[in-house]
Amino acid sequence: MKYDTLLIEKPAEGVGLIRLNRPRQYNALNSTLLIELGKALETFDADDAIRSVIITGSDKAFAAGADIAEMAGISGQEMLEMVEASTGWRAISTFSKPTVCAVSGMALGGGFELALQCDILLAATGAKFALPEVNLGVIPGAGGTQRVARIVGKSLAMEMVMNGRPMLAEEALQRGAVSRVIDPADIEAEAIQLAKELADRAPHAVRAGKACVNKAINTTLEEGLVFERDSFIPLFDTEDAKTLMTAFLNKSK
Ligand code: CO8
Repeated sequence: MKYDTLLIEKPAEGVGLIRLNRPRQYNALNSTLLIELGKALETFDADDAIRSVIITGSDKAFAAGADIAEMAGISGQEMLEMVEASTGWRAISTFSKPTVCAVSGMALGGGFELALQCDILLAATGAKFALPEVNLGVIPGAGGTQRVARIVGKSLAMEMVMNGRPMLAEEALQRGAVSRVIDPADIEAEAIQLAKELADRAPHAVRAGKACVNKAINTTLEEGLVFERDSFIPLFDTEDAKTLMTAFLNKSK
C-alpha cells in the first residue's frame, strides 16, 4: 500500500518500520498521517511475518505535534470528531506486537504523546521532548498528561504540562522516559538490532510481557499480579516454552 505521509520499510527479517514523512512540517501529525498510521499498524498487526515494529521520523524531528493548521479555529465538537477519525491513536494503543520508537530531534506535543505509547523509547543525543500545548491555549490530549506524570513524577510533569518545559535526551534517560541515549548516527541501526532481537524471541512470551508491563502502569499491584499470573500460566502450553526449555536442558539452541 502506498502512503502519502509515511514510508514503510522492512529493514530486517520480522521487523516492520514506519517512518513519519512530512519533512516540510517537521512530521506534524495531520489527520491523513494519523489515519495512515492506523492502517500501517493494522497491516503489520495482521502480518504474521512481522513480529516487531519501529516507529521513527527524520534526523531533525520525530514529530512536531498535532498539525496546528488543522486545529486552529476548530470547535470542541470538531476536535472530538477529528480525534475519533484519527485511527492511529487507537491503533498504537491496542497494537499487540512490540514497538520501538527511535526519536531524533524533536518530539513535541502529540509527537511526544505518540512516542510515549510505544513500548521502548530510544533517544538520539540532543533529542528534545516537550508538551508545548499550553503555548496554544490547550493541553496534551492524547494521553500526555497521564503518561508523563506516571513516568517523570509530579513536579516535572507539572512544569512540562503547565509551562511547556522541555526535557532533553539525557534528562529523559535519568527520568526513565527513554531506555537509551544513542549517537544520532547509530540510533536507527540500534533500533533495528533491538527490534530484530524482539522479533526473534518467543512471540507469545513477548506479547504477554508487553501486556503485563502495560498493566503494571495502569492498575494496582494486586490486580497486576492477578493479570501476570493469568498471562503466565497459558505460556506453558505453547510450543515455544516446551522447545526452549528442552533446548536449555540439552544445551542446544
Ligand atoms: N503543525 C503544523 N505545522 C507545523 C508544526 C505543527 N505542529 N510545527 C511546525 N510546522 C510547520 C511550520 O508552520 C512551518 O511551515 P511553513 O514552512 O509552511 O511556514 C514549518 O513547519 C517549519 O516550521 P518553523 O518555520 O517554525 O521552523 P523552526 O525550525 O523555526 O521551528 C518548531 C520548528 C520548533 C518545531 C516550531 O515550528 C514549533 O514550535 N512548532 C509547533 C510545536 C507545537 O506547538 N506542537 C504542539 C502542537 S499541539 C499538539 O500536539 C496537541 C496534540 C493533541 C492530540 C490530540 C489527539 C487525540
